[in-house]
Formats: sequence, C-alpha cells, structure tokens
Amino acid sequence: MQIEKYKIDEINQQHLAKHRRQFEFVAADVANLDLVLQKLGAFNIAIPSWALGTGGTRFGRFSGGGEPRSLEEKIEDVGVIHALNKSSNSISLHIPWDIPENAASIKALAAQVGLHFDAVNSNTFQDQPNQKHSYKYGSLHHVDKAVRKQAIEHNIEVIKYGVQLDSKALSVWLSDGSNFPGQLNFRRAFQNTQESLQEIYDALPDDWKMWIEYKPYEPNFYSTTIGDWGQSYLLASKLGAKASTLVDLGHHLQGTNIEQIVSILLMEGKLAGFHFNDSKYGDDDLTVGSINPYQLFLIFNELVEGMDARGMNHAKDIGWMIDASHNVKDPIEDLLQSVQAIKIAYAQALLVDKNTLVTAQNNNDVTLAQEILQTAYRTDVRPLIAEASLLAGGSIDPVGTYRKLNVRANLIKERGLKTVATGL
Ligand code: LRH
Ligand code: MN
Ligand code: MN
Repeated sequence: MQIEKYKIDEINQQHLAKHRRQFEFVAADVANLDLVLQKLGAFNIAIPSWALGTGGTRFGRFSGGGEPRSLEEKIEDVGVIHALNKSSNSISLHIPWDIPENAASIKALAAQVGLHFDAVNSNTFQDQPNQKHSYKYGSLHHVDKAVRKQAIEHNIEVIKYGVQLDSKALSVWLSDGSNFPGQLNFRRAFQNTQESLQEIYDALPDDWKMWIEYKPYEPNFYSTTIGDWGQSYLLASKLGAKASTLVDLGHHLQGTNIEQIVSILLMEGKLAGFHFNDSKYGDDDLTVGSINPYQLFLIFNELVEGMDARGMNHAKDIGWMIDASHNVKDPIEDLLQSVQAIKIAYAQALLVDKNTLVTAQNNNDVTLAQEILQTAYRTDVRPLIAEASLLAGGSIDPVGTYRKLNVRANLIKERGLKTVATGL
C-alpha cells in the first residue's frame, strides 16, 4: 500500500490556515529561519526493520493486526512513514530477521518509495536453526575459538548482504557477558572480542564503517563485555578510523549523563550515531521523547554545537536511527511520534542562542546559561517542523493524517488481523 501525495495535500489543506497562524507566530522570533527550515528538511532518521511489528515482553505479545509479513511489506510500511513525514528515507536491516534474498528487487522496491538502506545489523545473540555452535555463552568473546569463528563469519556474511544493498555500515551489538561472578575472565573476554572484531573490521569495504554498540546489562546480568562507552571507545580506537561508538539511549544506567558522553565522543571523532528511544527504568525501548524530552534536547544541543565545531554535516556525518519497540501502540504511529520527537529536539537545539551562551559560560553566569537553554527548549517548534514537512511534500500532522486515511484498517484488510512480523 502506498499513500498518494494528493491525499496528504488534501488533508493539509484543511489545516493550512491554522498552521499559517501558528507558524508565523513562532517564525517571527527565529533569527535563522531559512537555515533552520533547510536543516530540518535535510534531516532523516532511519527506521529499523524490526520495529514495524508489535513487540512484546517475555510475558506475552499482543498483535495489533496488519503487521508486515515480509521484508517487502516492511519496506511498504517505511514508505508510508516517509510519505507522511518526509524524514524517514532509509531502513536498517537486522540479519537474519530480514534476509534480502533478492537484493536487486528489494533495492528497487525501496527506491520506488524513496528509500535506501542504512546500517546492517548482525545477530549473534540468538541461536538460529541448524547453527553448529551455540551462543549461550557468548559469541565474539567466547572461550572456544570455533564459536568465535562462526560469529565472525556471520558478521562477514552480513557485510556481504549490506554491500548488495548499498549499506555503508555494520552495526554490532553483542549480548556477550556473564551472569555470575567468576564465570568469565574479563580481560580474556575483552581480548577475544577485540581479535574477533579485528577480523570483521579487516573484511569491511573501504567506504564502510563499523558501529560498536554498548549496553550495561541484559540479557546478561553480572557483566557485559562491551558494557559501556569506555569499552566501546577502547575497541573502536584499537580497531582504527572506520570503527566508532554507537549510542543507544536506552543502554545506560539511570542518571547517566548521556549528553556528556555524546560531547566527548564527538570531540574525539568517535561518535558513530544513535539508536533513539526513551526509557524510565532500563532498555525500555519506549517512544522517543515520551519520558525525558529534555534529555533528548540536551543531547541535540551537544550535537549541534559539537558537529558545527567540527564542520560536520548534521544530516549525513553520523547515523540516526530509531531503536524502539511497541507493545501496545500501532508501530507506524509510534514511529511517526518518535521521528517527530527527534525533529522537535533538533529544532529546539538549532534555536539555542550560542553566542550568548558562550559569553554566559565564560562569565560563569550560570543563571543566564540555564535561561538560554530553557528558552530554546520551551519554544513550541512544532509549527517549524510542520512547515519543513509541508515544504518537502509531507504532512503537517503525520499521525493525524495517518488516522484520517485509515491506513491501519486498510493494512488489516490487506494482510489480515493475525499477523506476526519478525523482530523484537
Ligand atoms: C539491544 C539492541 C541492539 C539490537 C536491537 C534489536 O538491546 O538495542 O541494537 O540490535 O536491540
Ligand atoms: Mn540498539
Ligand atoms: Mn536495546
């Protein structure tokens, strides 16, 4: 199913007068309006192929109906998202959850709806049917070389799929760790991981990157071999220029100052990009911006400042992706909300009065520095997002338009009520 542009335009038309009033009100005080709109227009966030179905917990899973039953249908769904928000022009595959058997036709299908392929993700945290060695005690860090070899080969195979799709990065997340003290020699586990990653790194094409994700716990509950940004950074530094650290917002212990981590990684040229989501307790994979939107803004504030300082292109020079899961919401609605939340935080960060902030910082004027950040954060930038979307041919109100067009009901009619998508 595809959404024709005229249908989006028709619905936009109904809201145009109100949008104009709201836009002009906020735009009047935005000094760099054209630049902000242009940057918002260029900004895209990748959608993971595993987020298009209803997630679940180990206690149960409640299907929402009309879920994509194949990679082709997942591409269709991302096409719907992109048609509405004009900010989701790529899809990230998790292999073997989604195997592009016929890469040429998959690529052509994606291109038809304006999509390309973002990073490919390897999976050595689950055993696959007919797999020779088990990952029960880890993969790249495993004490047994044969298991490590199997995991290395899987990653190299994932790169090969990615090459066929014109992806340019391999995302590696390892669940490797231990459940009890004494189970593991930390140093040996780390060195094995490094050696294994080196072999994968050596198989990367010249124009590819390796993104190393960290996570403190789960599924292992005593130690994780790449448990924090320091361990990821250390590996990325040892491996070389193509390797860098991927920040998944949910992969931090409560209270961690993520924006500071982002700032330092960026300074060192080692920030790969993001897996966006939100969390209250752990790796909750909630809709971006649903719990702590101020933190998201503060991260974007560091990003805008740090990327500008390094002369980086906001839209291209790091990876932007959502990594969320939806237990009770329509996944497409949830993803639309997530993308909007990211754009809101980005727009607010673009509004920060940087020169005055620098002066306030240099004068130790703490109150003024806080005022500057909060003034930007408290600006209702939604009309700016709507305007950028309108200019790009998208919807003023993606979730509202999705509902008015009855997309889910049509998908259920087409695909059925009892559908199960692969993924989380
Ligand atoms: C691990 C993780 C990682 C995986 C994805 C499915 O918690 O964030 O990025 O690839 O979930
Ligand atoms: Mn992730
Ligand atoms: Mn996660």
